[in-house]
Amino acid sequence: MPRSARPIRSRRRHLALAAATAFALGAAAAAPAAQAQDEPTDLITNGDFANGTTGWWTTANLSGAVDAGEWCIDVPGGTANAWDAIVGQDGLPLAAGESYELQFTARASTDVSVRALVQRPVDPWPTALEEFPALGAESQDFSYAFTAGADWTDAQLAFQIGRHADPWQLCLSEVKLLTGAEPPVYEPDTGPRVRVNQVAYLQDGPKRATLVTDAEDALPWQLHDADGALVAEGDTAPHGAESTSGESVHVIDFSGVTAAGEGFTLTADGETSYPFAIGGDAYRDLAVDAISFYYPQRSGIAIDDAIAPGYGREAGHTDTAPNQGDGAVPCYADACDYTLDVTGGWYDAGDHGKYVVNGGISAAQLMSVYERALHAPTGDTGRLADGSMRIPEHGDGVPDVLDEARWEVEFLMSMQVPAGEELAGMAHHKIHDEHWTGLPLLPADDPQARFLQPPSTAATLNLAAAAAQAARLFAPYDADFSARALEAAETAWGAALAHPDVYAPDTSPDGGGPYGDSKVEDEFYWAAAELFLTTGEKAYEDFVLDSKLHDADVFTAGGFWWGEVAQLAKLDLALVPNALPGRDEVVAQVVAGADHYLVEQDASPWDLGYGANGTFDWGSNSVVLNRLVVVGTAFDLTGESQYRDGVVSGLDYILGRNALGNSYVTGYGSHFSQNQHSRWYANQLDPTLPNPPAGTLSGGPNSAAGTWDPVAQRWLPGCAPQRCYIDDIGSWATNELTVNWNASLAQVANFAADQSGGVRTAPSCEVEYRINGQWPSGFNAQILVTNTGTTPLEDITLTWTLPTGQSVVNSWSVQLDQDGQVVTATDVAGGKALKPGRTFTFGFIGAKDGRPAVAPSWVGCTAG
Ligand code: 9MR
Repeated sequence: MPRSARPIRSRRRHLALAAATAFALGAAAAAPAAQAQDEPTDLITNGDFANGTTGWWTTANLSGAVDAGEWCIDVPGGTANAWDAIVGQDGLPLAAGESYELQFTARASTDVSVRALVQRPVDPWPTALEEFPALGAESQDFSYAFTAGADWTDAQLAFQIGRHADPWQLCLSEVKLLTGAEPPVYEPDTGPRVRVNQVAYLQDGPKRATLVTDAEDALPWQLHDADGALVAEGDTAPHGAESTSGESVHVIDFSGVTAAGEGFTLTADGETSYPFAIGGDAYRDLAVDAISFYYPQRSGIAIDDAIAPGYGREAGHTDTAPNQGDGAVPCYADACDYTLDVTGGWYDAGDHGKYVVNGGISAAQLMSVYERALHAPTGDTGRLADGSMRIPEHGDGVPDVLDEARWEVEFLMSMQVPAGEELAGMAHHKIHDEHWTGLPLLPADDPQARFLQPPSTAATLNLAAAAAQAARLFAPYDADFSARALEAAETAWGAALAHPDVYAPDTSPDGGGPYGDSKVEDEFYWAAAELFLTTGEKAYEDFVLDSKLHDADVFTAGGFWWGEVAQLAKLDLALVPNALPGRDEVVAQVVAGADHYLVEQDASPWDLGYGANGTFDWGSNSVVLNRLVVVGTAFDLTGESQYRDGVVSGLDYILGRNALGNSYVTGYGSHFSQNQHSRWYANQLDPTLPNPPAGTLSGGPNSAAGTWDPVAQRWLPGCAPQRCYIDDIGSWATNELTVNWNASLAQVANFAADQSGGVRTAPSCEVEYRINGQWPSGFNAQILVTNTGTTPLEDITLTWTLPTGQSVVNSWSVQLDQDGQVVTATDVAGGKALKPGRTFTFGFIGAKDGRPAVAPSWVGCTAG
């Protein structure tokens, strides 16, 4: 569903009317003086245009005429930014704590969205109201209430109407800014009060839901299947008031249910939940989507619509106008006399900046998805194989998740200060525009100059850690790249030792986020650990053992994130095979960290292991997920089921079992985030642009009011922590997408996909998958199944995932069914038993796009 601009608008009207009525009813008893005081005042001069355009101003590129109280303005095409064409009025007095209502009527010669602002017209442009009304041929009434956060004598009403390619005409009438408005009230659509994981529960996993109710006693619940048949019933467990949500809740536990399928619903207290699956492949899809998220985040490469349907776009920040290009980027404020070619990498988030510390942790987490699959007992490298994701590098023999991570690691390495310079080997902290750009703005349309910000020790060590990890994971696939990555990592390590305290500040020049970090012992520890795991060298081992973090409990409430990376070192030292003296102690620390996180989670009626201290940080969803990464690693290390159960029940919160009834992953669930703050997935502002791709995580609730954007400031005051979120593109503080947050999702979704209790390869079933021939639009595959055991294999079923762009056309000797990209072969061996030592052969003709057909490196085989 698109953003709820219309319901909010009409509701505001309703509230305003209600307020007016209340005033009228009370008027009879009220003193006349009080009446006069409360009378709404319109702060706008000549808002009905009775006196032409008196009181109004425009930028010089606009002209228009007033006719019958309507001002129609011709807007030129071809401007880059919304603020390149403005209609406004200055000198409006606002009082802190007072609520106002902006009203206007508008139409446009074509469908456009514009930016309506009440702000101070001085740098840094503090904003009391920012809205993006969508205009069309019909006149519409708009109404927005807001509460002023400060006393201003000189506020400005501005309609920013630039950045449209073609000329158009705006017609405005009845503009009012009224005092005495009802304060805006955030009433999100929270859906049914029975809050469930809207995607899927594992068939053999925990299954809990949360009922929001004031009822004090237990209530009956029923679980129905898609046909409406009763599957299970029971009684809720009352929990009472819960602080993170501000709600009273009960818990519904239906873990005993083992039925599988789609479309189950839970009913309790007269409410029926959104539907959900039990069992199935949802987490396999999520695992693919969370990683395929990165391709359209790439800079410096055209996004191919055939690979990422709906997301094709021109390459961003190449040396093609209006881009100034990332091919020869100078240092900000002439701080150096070289330029760097830093083309490529991922855009950090919804902005066009590229930041080394955040890029490094993101690439590392993606690589850890693969490294976990290599070393965890339930890990499945087959799901991550070449051809498994929506990326262009199919057919290179490299697991797709590693190809994607390499895209960023190459960029990180390009950020290194060249040899011969004073800070040679250090990494520049970041590169971004000279000024913040407006929304929407496709990467290829950004006209701004971009600069390298100074090197930092944190960025240098982050690069060292990520490149060291890349070196060991790429060794089997690309020896040259592996060697280059290791050299970059070792150079960076040496540079960091030589410059151990070059800190990135907490403030940034305009145009980019700061990513300030003045505590880098954790970055030293992480880089040393990764270099030790890759090289085994004593110097790195000693550094790890000598670090004061080595014996410290780093599994703190905030989890790991770009500013706190010691946990990454411990997770890898615990999971990746190595000969570190006392390694068992690191394993014990990880497990103790997981235990600690589970205590909080188990106490929560939402299975939410976060926020009990009353605070939800910026990007809280990634904190929730990164804590689950620790819990999942404990499962990989111990095999104890409470850790596996903890991860999958912890995902419930992200996927809809929460105070807002919202899945924070685009495309997953019945009600999900889809207006994340982004300059190119800006469908909310421009219907010709897409929403974010399926599998995009929103940052989620942020209860730190001091960090809020204008949209959050307007709607969220007084919110309970879990409810400090709004799915609005303007809310960068609660609803952005970022490469690091999606990396958290990628890790947890991949863990969950491996726990689906689904296909496991029978030990004596050996499968060989051959591409016997291929042509531009198709291929011929042959599959040989051999019983290598000593007893017959009955009822063999084979399952594999076709690369995107490939599909089954027809098959011989088996029944082949394709669901999405998953193919299942039944009736193998004619439905008869396959005797020991015997091989059964079948095949199929497949269709494909222009990319080469590659065999999946893993085919699941189950047999009786
Ligand atoms: O994720 C970052 C968060 O931890 C900080 O508190 C916040 C303010 O500095 O910045 C966040 O990062 C943003 C970055 O500065 C610019 N690109 C978008 C990032 C996500 O909002």
